[in-house]
Amino acid sequence: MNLGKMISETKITRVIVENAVKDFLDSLELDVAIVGGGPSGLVAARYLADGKAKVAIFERKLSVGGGMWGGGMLFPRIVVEENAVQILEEFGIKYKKDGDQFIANSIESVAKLASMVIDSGARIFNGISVEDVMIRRDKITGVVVNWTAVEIAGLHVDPLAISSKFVIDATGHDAEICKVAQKKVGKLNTPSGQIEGERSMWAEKSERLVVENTKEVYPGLFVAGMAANAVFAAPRMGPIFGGMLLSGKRAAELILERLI
Ligand code: 48H
Repeated sequence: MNLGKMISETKITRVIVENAVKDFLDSLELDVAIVGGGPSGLVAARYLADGKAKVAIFERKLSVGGGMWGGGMLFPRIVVEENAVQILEEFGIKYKKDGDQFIANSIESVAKLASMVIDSGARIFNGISVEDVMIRRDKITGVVVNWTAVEIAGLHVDPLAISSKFVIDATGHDAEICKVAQKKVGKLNTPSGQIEGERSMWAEKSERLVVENTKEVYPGLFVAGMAANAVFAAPRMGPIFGGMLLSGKRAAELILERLI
């Protein structure tokens, strides 16, 4: 019997840890750290990686996809406006026209977004929460991370740090990274200097504004997706996702211009 070919639990352990740690170590210095793997973060990651940026997503949960899985009230469909259909096509997501709406399956949408992100070379680290930012000379220079399991258990375990030229807050309704940044730096680049808070549902206005609100809110910190509307007092939009996709693409374009 060739013992070397037998399945060995310790060999399994070694290859898993060595390979995963290699990826983590190779991501200590990034061009862009994206916080949150919802639709806006996923789209931003793919276009940044396509533009040759070194990029990673840090996602608190086990799964990426954020609020997209559940479609509208758990009916697994999302609506997208015509101006975002091209992004569906670029990710290979099937859609159909129903009246003047474009509609896609929410589960297929998440699966294909994630698959294309991985193929683009962007890394996804799941089960990791960003709890703080690094700041040097009035610029955000990275993120401070810890295992989500540590966060949930409420253990006092010190975090680790990832440096990045840019950070994207794609954390959704809570705009968590903008909140932590504002606490540390005092004022963000918003009309009041504060996080203005999300307004009630108004899909048409919200879909337009989320793209306009995708911008740098402090040197080195961009905001995208629902977080952008939460920061700039714009309404929510319900299960229409074109704005999320367009916002992610816009964040990538704005940052790529700066990385040149
Ligand atoms: C690591 C974190 C942290 C953290 C949060 O909510 P999301 O899907 O975000 P968007 O902006 O890409 O998409 C918003 C959309 O899903 C939505 O909610 C819409 C359209 N709502 C309209 C309406 O009217 O309600 O994803 C954010 C992701 C999630 O996966 C979080 O787990 C993750 O970010 N996250 N990851 N560190 N500190 N905070």
